[in-house]
Order: sequence, then structure tokens, then C-alpha cells
Amino acid sequence: MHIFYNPDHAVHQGKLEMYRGRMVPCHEVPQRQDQVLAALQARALGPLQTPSRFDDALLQRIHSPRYMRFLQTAWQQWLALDPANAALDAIPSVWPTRGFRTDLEPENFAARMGLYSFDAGTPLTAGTWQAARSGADCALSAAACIANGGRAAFALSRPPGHHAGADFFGGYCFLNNAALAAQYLRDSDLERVAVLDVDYHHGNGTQAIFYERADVFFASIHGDPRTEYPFFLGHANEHGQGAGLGFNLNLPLPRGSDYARWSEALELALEAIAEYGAQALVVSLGVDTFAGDPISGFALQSQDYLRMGERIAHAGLPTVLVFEGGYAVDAVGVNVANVLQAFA
Ligand code: Q9C
Ligand code: ZN
Repeated sequence: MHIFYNPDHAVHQGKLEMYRGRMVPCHEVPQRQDQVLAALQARALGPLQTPSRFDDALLQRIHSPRYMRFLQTAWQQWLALDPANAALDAIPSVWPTRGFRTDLEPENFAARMGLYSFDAGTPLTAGTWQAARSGADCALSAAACIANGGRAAFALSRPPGHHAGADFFGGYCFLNNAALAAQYLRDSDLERVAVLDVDYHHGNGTQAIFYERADVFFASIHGDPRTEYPFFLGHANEHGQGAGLGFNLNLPLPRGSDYARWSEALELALEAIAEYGAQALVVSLGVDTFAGDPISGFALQSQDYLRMGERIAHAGLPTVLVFEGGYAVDAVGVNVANVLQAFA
């Protein structure tokens, strides 16, 4: 299995996120990727490669030009407000909800932050653009591997991506790595691509990006959004819209679900993907389904990730796996390595 990682991921290192009325240390830390890298190296799962640099035009197959321009320049804009801001992260605090206008780009920086985001848990830092950009290059490199006839490739990228939409960040995500990989596969003449999202949290960004499209099937297994983040998307009755109707499958599960329960949903997701006739698969591989995850509510054990990897491999599709969540830093390496080892 080819493994692409962005060695500069650690330039994105948020300090604090809003949680229940206080600012608490970020859960999405650079050590997550370091742990996975170490575990993959220890098991010699495949060559570790730095990604190729892909053109901005490929990112704009998914993300809007004005959003990308904003992300790229946001830190400079933040510093322009006050040089002392260099010691702080930029965090949104005001959002355009129902009835507000989103067609105008505000002149005020805080307002622009709100226009392009949906939560206060996703600090934008000095290195955010650089890391997100090289992370996206990992996903595109992995997709290129598969487009060239490879069986499986893993994008070990940070920051994660599946909560990011065409023009918004949130949930620790800025560029939607899985969506970029899926689009790359589509652009390589694979007619039907499926995205399987196994992160604990619903992949609202990926769903939104492909919701009206028939050429990318989205299936997600996640904590029920009636109680779990991101709350406002991911319900079972979201089936797609327009041309995309029938090509979106959400499988929400209650808090506390273990692998016995979770794997039933995996069967349903893989059945639907087979029925769809997918020619390639992108897996949003979050391991925050782990029992020890500090911010999530499922009960998977480290051994379960072996079964997960084996089952996904059994689908028999050329597969790009993309790293998403997983915040139990001591276990994240073992859990991801288990999926990949069993897959291979
Ligand atoms: N600050 C991923 O797993 N939690 N993102 C918000 C209040 C946000 C998780 C809790 C969780 C986002 C990629
Ligand atoms: Zn997650």
C-alpha cells in the first residue's frame, strides 16, 4: 500500500477550541499523525512518500475560488488587524444564519471568518493553509496512484477534511481531502465512485458536496446527529436531491454502539455501494469510533479495526483511504495500522 503523508502538517497546530463556555486545548493535534506514522513504519505496511504538488485548479473542482482565496490569505488578514494577533489563533464568533446574506463577502475579517465556517472549534493558525494544502496533495497523490491502476493507497494527511464543504471550514477541517480524491478519480474516467465515511462524526462536508450528483455515492456510518456533532446533517432520511436522489446513504447509530452493531451498518453500506456499481472507493478513515476516544461515543476496540479493514478490502474495489478523526492519541496509530494491515 502506498502511503502519502505531509511532513509539514505540524505547521497547523491550533491552541484552543470553544467547549461548553471555555476555551480548551485542541483535540486535533500534530501528535495524531506522528503516532500513525510511527505505527505504519513499525509494521512496514508500504513505502512512505511525500506527496506531489497538484495544481490549484484541481482543488477548485471541489472548493470555490473565493473560499480558497480567503483561506490562503486569512492569516495575513488576521495579523493586519493587530501584529499581536501572531500569538493567537483566529476563531470565528459570528455567523450568517437563516435570512442573512451570504452572497456578499464582508469587509470585516471576523465576518468573513463566519461566512466561511460553521463552528468555533476550528482555529485557523499561521500554518493552516500550508498544512491543509499539502494534506490535500496527499489525497490527490493517493487518488493518482489508484487512477494509475493501484489497488490501495493511504493519505495520512492532517488536518482532516470531511466536515469541510465547498466553501466552509469546521470540525477541524479546511479542505475536503476525501472529496478531492473522489473528484480526481471521476476526472480519470472512472464513471462511478463511492465514498464510505467511517469517522464517528457525519461527513457533512462530503455529503453536501455530492448531494445532487449521481456520479459519486456517499455512505456514512456515524453517531446519530440528533445527539452528536455536527447535529444539523447526517439523518437517515437524507437520500440525495435532484440527479443525486438515491445516491446518499446515512446510517446513524446511537451512542455506545459496539462493533457488533457498527458492522451491521457496514454491511448495509457496502451492499449499497456494490449495488451502485462503484468502480473505485474512497474511505474517510476516522478512528474516533474507538471506545477510548475522548470526544466520541462508540465502543470499538483496537482488534475491531482489523475486522473493519478486512471487510472493506473484501469489497474488492481500488481504494483510496484518507485519514480523518481519531483523538485517543495513544491508540490512534494502532487503530489505523490495524485497518491498513488487515486491508492489505
Ligand atoms: N467544541 C473530526 O473528527 N467537536 N472532527 C465539537 C465542541 C467537533 C470532529 C465539540 C468534532 C469535530 C474530523
Ligand atoms: Zn470525527
